[in-house]
Amino acid sequence: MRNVMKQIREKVKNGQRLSDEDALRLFESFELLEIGELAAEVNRRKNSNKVYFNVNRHINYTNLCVNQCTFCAFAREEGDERGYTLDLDQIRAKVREALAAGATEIHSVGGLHPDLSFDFYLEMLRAIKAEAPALHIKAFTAVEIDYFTRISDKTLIDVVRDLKEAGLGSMPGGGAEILGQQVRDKICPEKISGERWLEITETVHNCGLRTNATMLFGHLETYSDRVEHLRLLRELQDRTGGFQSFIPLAFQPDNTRVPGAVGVSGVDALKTLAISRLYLDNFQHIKAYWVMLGLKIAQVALCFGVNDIDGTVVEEKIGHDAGADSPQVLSREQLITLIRNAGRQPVERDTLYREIREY
Ligand code: V47
Repeated sequence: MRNVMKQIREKVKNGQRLSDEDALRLFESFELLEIGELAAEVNRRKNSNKVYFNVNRHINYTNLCVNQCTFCAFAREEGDERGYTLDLDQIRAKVREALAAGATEIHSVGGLHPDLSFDFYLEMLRAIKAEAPALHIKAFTAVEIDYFTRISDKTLIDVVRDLKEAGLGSMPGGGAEILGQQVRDKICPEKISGERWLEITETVHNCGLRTNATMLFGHLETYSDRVEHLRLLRELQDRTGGFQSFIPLAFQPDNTRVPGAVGVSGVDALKTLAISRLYLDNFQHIKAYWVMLGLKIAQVALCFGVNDIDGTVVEEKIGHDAGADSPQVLSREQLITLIRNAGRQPVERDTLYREIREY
């Protein structure tokens, strides 16, 4: 293993791309500190000592979903008394709250609702923009976008154009899970294929919107599945350059139906973040999403190649319904302290990574 690390260190030093084989060896390795140090060095070259955060608010407009992914504890079937759908007034009220808290971004995703028409989603975007014209709306995963084409009978390009005209500013990275079909067949058989997720994302990039990419890890995927996932993202990024950040999402197992899954260890989380930094040489930002990682691992991740810790969030359901024991909300001050106490420089950013203020 020492030899492997030496070879990989040489490659990284010479600016050479890591191969899939390299990434696999890193996943199999327990040289956590060496991997982390290398990732931190690469990150320092790319992003200096800065760690980005933003002031945002999540709005999950519905938890009703026609898909029943086994890893998801958030979705409800129609008729379930725990199901909900926000109306436009409720959404406006959350936007006003966000504005009052100094937010620059609304992050909005939901289930695949059985009845709402495509017009509802356009109305939702317009309502947010009318309430707060300066707020950036980062909304809808590729899975929702695909659903919109089906409920509206519009082409993908037309759907994206309509959403953009109504106020969509960018797309979050959800729905990617593990892109390989064998894993999807087990954990989300009704969801769009990995190939379709990539096709939609590529089209969205070509329509001029930036997106993020995620990877749901720590359920029943193998290390090879993770490497394939990273390769597909790296290849797409080579073609479009449209990804802003990569966000490994640590699987939360409570109330889910993934057999045998126990959640992600601290070592696995840190290794996965560090390897992402090393392998995804064409991604500028690697994000430690504190909701799924917990605050302590997210903070330590800042020493393992990570340069973004997401935002204030305010109201999170997807991770917490699945047992995440992180807080619901962090204040700007808490984020700043968390970053400072890792010896890094906090920088508030907007969704498109324009710097708002250094602290
Ligand atoms: O798509 C679902 C994942 C995603 C579980 O782009 C789960 O800035 C862990 O994509 N355990 C939604 N994860 C969250 C997401 C996201 C979050 C923060 C920032 C951004 C961004 C994107 O959460 C889903 C799915 O992949 N998820 N269930 C679970 N039990």
